[in-house]
Amino acid sequence: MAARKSTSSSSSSDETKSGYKPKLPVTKDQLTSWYRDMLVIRRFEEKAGQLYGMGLIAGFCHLYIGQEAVVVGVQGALEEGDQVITGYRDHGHMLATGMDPDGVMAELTGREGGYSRGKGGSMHMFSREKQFFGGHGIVGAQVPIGAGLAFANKYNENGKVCATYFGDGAANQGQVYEAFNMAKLWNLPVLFLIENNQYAMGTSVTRASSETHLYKRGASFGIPGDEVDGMDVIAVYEAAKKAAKHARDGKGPYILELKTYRYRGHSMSDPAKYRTRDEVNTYRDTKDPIDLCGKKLIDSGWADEDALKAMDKDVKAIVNKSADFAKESPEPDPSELYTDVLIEG
Ligand SMILES: Cc1ncc(C[n+]2csc(CCOP(=O)(O)OP(=O)(O)O)c2C)c(N)n1
Ligand SMILES: [Mg+2]
Repeated sequence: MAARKSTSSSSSSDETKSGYKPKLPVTKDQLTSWYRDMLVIRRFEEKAGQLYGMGLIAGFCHLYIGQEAVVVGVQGALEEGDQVITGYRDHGHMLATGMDPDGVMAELTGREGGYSRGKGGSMHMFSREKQFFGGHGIVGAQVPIGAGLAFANKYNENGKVCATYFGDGAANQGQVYEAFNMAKLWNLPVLFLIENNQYAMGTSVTRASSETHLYKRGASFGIPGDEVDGMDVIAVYEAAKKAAKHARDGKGPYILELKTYRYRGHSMSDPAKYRTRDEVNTYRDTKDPIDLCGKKLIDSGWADEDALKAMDKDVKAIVNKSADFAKESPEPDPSELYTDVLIEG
């Protein structure tokens, strides 16, 4: 596991001594399924990019390519019934919770078979069954909602935690700190997961943040935080496991700053002039989360190149099927324009 910085009292350091090959702290089944889950997100997002280019997806569409290890590593540390909430870069989060790629793709294309019956689109999908609470387009808005879900967990004494994801840009929103205060005041079981992909639209974190070590942002509220290599699915899993235990044990919120990188533009219309091609290529070539995980599987003797290729083939078939399902699903009938808009309590 990558060494990481921390504001919590217990820091872990398990650096590799030269010549010593550490045993991986996860099982073959875990690592294999995480590799596959990351691949599903990668291929799904590539397909969504294609469908967007073909005019089959309209409106906003924010791809998660490059960040897959974050959501897959965290999900591996969650338990059945824990909630997940995030912003608009949300397709990976939905797939990681086990939502059906068919329903997600159909929603992206505005079809009846989508999770919001074709009326929510990329940024507004939900699944009660999988405890996925969106999908929010207002930067930072999901953070107090995540704290609210955690409040409900505590009130109902159900032992669940809420994984609340937000970006480095969202970390500068005022409502985040109101939520931090209440979350610690009442020791709510919430994980504040900051996906630091280094950019908020075209603004780098160094241009926008006075303190760029975002894991320290809870210090004045008494919330511990760790910096994590968000390109390493095992490091993410271990950090999330520790944070989830903290929250589940009644000790309150925990912050993880997951250092990651998005390969594509902010949204589909972003020409990405604010960074160099070299910077992107360096991440792709040396830090890619799927390549790194595949290498670990091969180095540990748990898979070979052929097995990884076969997995990719299976995954592509699942994703192609989701695109076919989406294309075949009808658009919602105009009579549905005002249905599902408001549910009276
Ligand atoms: C309250 C609010 N302000 C501004 C915007 C416009 N906006 C959309 S995404 C975004 C950048 C957010 O970046 P970050 O939190 O780092 O998330 P990322 O896109 O990198 O995943 C901005 C400013 C918005 N949607 N909501
Ligand atoms: Mg960002």
